[in-house]
Amino acid sequence: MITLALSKGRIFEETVPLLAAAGIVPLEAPEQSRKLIIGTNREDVRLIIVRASDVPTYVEYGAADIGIAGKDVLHEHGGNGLYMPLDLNIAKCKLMVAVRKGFDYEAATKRGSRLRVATKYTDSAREHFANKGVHVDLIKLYGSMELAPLVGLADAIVDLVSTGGTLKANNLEAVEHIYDVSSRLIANQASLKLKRDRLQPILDAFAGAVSKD
Ligand code: PRT
Ligand code: MG
Repeated sequence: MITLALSKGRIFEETVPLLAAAGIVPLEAPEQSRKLIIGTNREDVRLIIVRASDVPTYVEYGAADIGIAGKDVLHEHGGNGLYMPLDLNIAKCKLMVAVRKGFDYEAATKRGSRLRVATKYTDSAREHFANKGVHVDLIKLYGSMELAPLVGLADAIVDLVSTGGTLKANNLEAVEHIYDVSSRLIANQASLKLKRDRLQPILDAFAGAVSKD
């Protein structure tokens, strides 16, 4: 059995065409079904539906042979026991610093005082501000980061931005780009050795179907 771990929502939707290129068709859509294990047209391939941030954990421990996760998630997880063969160029966005419109970010980061930053991405944020030589107090949140500067929890947030619509709707603006994000195919190192003959054709089909733009 080959097990592929992925999250529902944008990653699942953008993965369906890649699966099709490998001749794999899911038997159900995770948004419709409550099943966490979804079969495919191939008896030896199944999908497991997990939280986006849990994908690397399932693959690291070999509960899934391969998985699909954003660079943001992989950066926070660290690379332990994972092999990262392919950038799938899907679920693209940017990790950015954002503040309330009118907040003087330049001054706040020059003053030598500490900046309060709310984020789910504490490792990426810590690294970014350390490189800039800006002292920060990091406040860990698990979602809706956009609210933090509006209610005085933080001066700034580090969050993913795709259309910019969420920032705009909350009177926030992006002030710094940290890194570009896309989703990657990751593989368990032992699975790659033990199941190479069945995994390689799937990896090759994905690679051939990746859009280059
Ligand atoms: O939702 P859950 O808490 O279960 O986990 P998750 O939010 O990590 O999962 P999911 O499925 O929402 O996102 C999975 C992956 O998609 C992320 O790890 C990213 O690699 C990628 N991705 C691409 C995004 C976005 N674009 C994105 N725009 N993930 C989240 N967003 C959010 C962002 O956090 C912000 O709140 O969408 C909002 C901004 O969108 P715009 O279009 O208004 O700018
Ligand atoms: Mg989400």
